[in-house]
Amino acid sequence: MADPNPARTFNDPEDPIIAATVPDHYSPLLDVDPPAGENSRRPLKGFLVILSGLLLVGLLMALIGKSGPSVSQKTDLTLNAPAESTNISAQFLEPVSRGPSAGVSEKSFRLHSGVRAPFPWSNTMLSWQRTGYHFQPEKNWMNDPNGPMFYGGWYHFFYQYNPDAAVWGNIVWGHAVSKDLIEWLHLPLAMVADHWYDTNGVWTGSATLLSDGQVIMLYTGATNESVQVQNLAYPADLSDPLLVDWVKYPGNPVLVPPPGIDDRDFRDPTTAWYGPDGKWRIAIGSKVNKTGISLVYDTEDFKKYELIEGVLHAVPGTGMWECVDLFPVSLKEDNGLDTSFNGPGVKHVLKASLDDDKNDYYAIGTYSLESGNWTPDNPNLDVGIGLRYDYGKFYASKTFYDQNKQRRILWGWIGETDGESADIKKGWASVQSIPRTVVFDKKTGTNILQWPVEEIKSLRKSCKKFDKLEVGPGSVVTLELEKATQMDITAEFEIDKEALKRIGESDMEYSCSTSGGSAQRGELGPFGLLLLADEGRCEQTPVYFYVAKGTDGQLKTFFCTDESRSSLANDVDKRIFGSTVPVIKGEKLSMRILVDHSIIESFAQGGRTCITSRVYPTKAIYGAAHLYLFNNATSANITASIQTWAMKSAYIRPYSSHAF
Ligand code: DQQ
Repeated sequence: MADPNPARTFNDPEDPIIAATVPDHYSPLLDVDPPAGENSRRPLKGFLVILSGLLLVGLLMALIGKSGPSVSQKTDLTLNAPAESTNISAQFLEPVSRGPSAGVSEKSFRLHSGVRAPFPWSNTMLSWQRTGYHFQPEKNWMNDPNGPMFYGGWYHFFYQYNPDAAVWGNIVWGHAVSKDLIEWLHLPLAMVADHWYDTNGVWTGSATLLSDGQVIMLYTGATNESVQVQNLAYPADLSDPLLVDWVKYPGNPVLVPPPGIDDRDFRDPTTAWYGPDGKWRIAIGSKVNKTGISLVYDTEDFKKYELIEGVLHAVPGTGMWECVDLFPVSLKEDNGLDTSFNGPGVKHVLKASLDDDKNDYYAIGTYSLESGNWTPDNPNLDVGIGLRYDYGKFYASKTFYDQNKQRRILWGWIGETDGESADIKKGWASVQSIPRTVVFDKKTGTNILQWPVEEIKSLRKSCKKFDKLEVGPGSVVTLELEKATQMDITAEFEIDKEALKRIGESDMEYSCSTSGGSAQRGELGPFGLLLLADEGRCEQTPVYFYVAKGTDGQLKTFFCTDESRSSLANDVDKRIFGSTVPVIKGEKLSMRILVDHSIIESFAQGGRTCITSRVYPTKAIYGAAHLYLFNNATSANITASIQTWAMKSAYIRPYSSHAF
């Protein structure tokens, strides 16, 4: 329910709600030490493929030779040591590595040093971790989103799925449908590993809707010899809006790795886009040595393909590109664009999921159908060395154009960051992000904006407003709520103007991951919210801004999440991460946070910078989880206006053939 008196002020001690939110007198955040650092194949293409392959290799050699931005600019990938110490004797608990032997990513969370005994997770703690409104299968392992589309009045969502266990392996395609991207109906598996060309896995792929109503699904198969090939599938019955049955093309595979490309470096075909020459084009991720690349093929019938000379794009030092995505964004309109759209007033976003660091990087640039190349607007922010969709846990994402609402929607795989034994015990692993709309940020011109789809608001109930709370330096304010584990939160912050003028310029380089997290105090930050915190705040996940003044006098704003105190358990990964966020003159600092048990999705400044966290508290669960506002700045008062909504759980139903 909305606050009946949103205009009340913070200083009214008679007000019962206000009384409960009076700041503790100086109550600094825990200031513990920050974590340390942060078959039969090939013959089918013949002469043309060999020739284009040679040209490709030549071009790549030239590209590799070019001096490119150094990969050392990327985020430090070292896993953080837990903030608390333990005297449990070390045991060898290194989980079995899953994936690389099959030619794909490392799939298990691996403790990086000082292997420790697992935390004694109780069933109550593990049950709490399951989400209330994020997409999850009923049980077992899930990874990449696959082939999302709107067809027959339904949103279709496919995903990488292990039907047998809560760990990566035996990958097939799960399938679910929804009317609103929030409530889901699970359907039978769409495709299983039943042919030589996908017996080692029905891997990631994408859907293309043709104007005559046909649906094309292209996916990577790991063959009986673990060669990565591309396969074609289509619905058995286009009159079935649920598209329950799928047929694999008898002529599969339709593509095998071209000369110069390793058998295990050729995967994840994109949605196709249509050219004025009447041909469709698809992109596929790969690498040559350490250079990440995307190849492009054209086709008229999705059965025969030609490799286009050169590459779509290549970035030295970025390693294997998984799950490439290429899509247009409008520079003027707010709507999304069909994947085939091109022309004036359009830019193209190119995204690659970097197998080497498991992050999704994007850049904005220009795609030319004539040359077949994509070029970044800013080569210093090229794919893999610049912007990320999300600075937390978010990988192997995919967009689709929703012709139902003329928008582009992004899905990302949010893996676990706990130990594999806990996943096995709880019987499931991974969730999908709340689908996000993606548009070009017309105000900055340098980034995209990601925002939870509007439908998520249908789950909002019992709103609470905290208007213009003033928080002094080093204070924590309790925000009284009935429940703090399933929420949608919006918050705006203003820094006291005097403090802004007063603070000196500094050449100190701030970084979310290496500057001590939320406990490290500066003149203008950190300040923000403490999520999933127990009463004593031994467990807490701060999501916050940190503002610094550079030597040029300009303010620079950082948006960060600090997981280092998110759990007392010592066998989960706890990082501090984030990045800068552009703030336009006159804008207030704003954040939106979706809390759903073990997942926290955070969006700053309307979605310019996003951070997704998986957290596994042991005490701050169920009714013992609280929300706090904090200001850990040394010299600035902060005024915050916050709105919270408790969120209903989404109705995600098991499949029944009688349901429709
Ligand atoms: N996951 C799939 C691959 C893809 C990887 C296999 C990315 O197709 O490259 O499960 O997570």
